[in-house]
Amino acid sequence: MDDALKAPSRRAFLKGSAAMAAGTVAGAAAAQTGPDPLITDLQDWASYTGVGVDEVPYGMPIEFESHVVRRNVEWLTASPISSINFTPIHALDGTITPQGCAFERHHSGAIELRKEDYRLMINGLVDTPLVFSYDDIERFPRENHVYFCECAANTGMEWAGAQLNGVQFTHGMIHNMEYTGVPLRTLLAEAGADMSADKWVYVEGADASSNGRSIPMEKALDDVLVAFKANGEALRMEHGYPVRLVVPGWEGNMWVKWLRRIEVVDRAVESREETSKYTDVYEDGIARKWTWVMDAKSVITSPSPQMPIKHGPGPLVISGLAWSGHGQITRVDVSRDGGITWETARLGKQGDTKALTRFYLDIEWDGAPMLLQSRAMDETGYVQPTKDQLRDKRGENAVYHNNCIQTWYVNAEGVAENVEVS
Ligand SMILES: Nc1nc2c(c(=O)[nH]1)N[C@H]1C(S)=C(S)[C@@H](COP(=O)(O)O)O[C@H]1N2
Ligand SMILES: [Mo]
Repeated sequence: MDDALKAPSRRAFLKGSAAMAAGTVAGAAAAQTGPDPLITDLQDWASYTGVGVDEVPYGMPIEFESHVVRRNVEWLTASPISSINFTPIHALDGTITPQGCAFERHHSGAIELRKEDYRLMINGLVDTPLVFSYDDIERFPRENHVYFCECAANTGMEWAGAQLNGVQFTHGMIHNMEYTGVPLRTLLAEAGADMSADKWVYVEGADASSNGRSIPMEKALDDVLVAFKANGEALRMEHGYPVRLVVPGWEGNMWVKWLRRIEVVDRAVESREETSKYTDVYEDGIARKWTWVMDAKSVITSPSPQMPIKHGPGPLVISGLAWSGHGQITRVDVSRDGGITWETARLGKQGDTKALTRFYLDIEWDGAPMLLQSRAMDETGYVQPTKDQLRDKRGENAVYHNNCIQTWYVNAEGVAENVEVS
């Protein structure tokens, strides 16, 4: 490995602070080449009145933030109707994903379904088959929880090598929202469902794809929500308006949108989405199925290829996201030398269970290139694996459930690139 990429010694740190002082001076000089906004004419924004309170009934981000948007990768799928776009996680902070830029994944396009036309049926092994209207669902006691939703295919393009140059594309099939909804167990009880441990629920959506999935009864009774609000407001069309299923910690495919039916069944249905898709094919052709839980994972969102360092040596905030479908994130380590040495990051807030956790490492950057990595640990003691550890187990045929440690190479100019270390 390049000497410059070794962990910075104490001497390097001291050198770094000298360089930082120089950097500050250079920065100040650069700022003075343009007109000083403080000594020219009164600025526009102080000379004229602004926008009235009657002009923006529902606010959108200011135009200067118009780059913070979902993006898709055209070659990834044959049609945008059955496709995916990516959350701009590089440009967000904190943990909550605004609905307007939260990734979308649909198999047959997002549908427009009015609350008045909405119905949810519970049938199968129940005493009384029931059909709920939207208003009926709002009359059951509800709860609020923040959870991440990650598509099992997140990072799926990276198995064979570093491919997509941006954390939005490598890790952006994820969002994290505060959901308001009724526990699924409440609705199952209302219908007098057979809740014995060997039973399943088969859940499907009202869109053409229906996206049917089987969920074991134990999970259905645990923390699954029939949700109708996200981040305080109605679900957006693209996230399943008016009602979607929230299946905490489990792969996004099971989070059925436009939820229309819950059938209590005595065995898994083995639908398309849980056989030909969302199974993991090993090197020998054998497929691993029922891989529901999203294992612990983390990634540095800044600096990253879409978020170069914009300043010289000196204080640098390294930040990222960590999450685990098994519960809370307990610790995140960051490496600047490709995994040789590690420092423990600071958690923005002690992790909620099955929700995104923000982490920070505040450093004095010495201006030398870095191989940045992050490594998450969860409450079960599980440690996020390296890419090679994952490939040893699952080969390179796999698509789903790639939770490997990601590496960004950051050069002396602060430009970052998606790379692999071994
Ligand atoms: N009805 C229905 N539900 C669906 C899908 C779909 O195509 N139709 N896609 C699934 C997949 S694969 C994922 S990853 C999540 C994505 O949820 P989002 O679009 O809110 O991000 O929804 C799931 N629920
Ligand atoms: Mo998905």
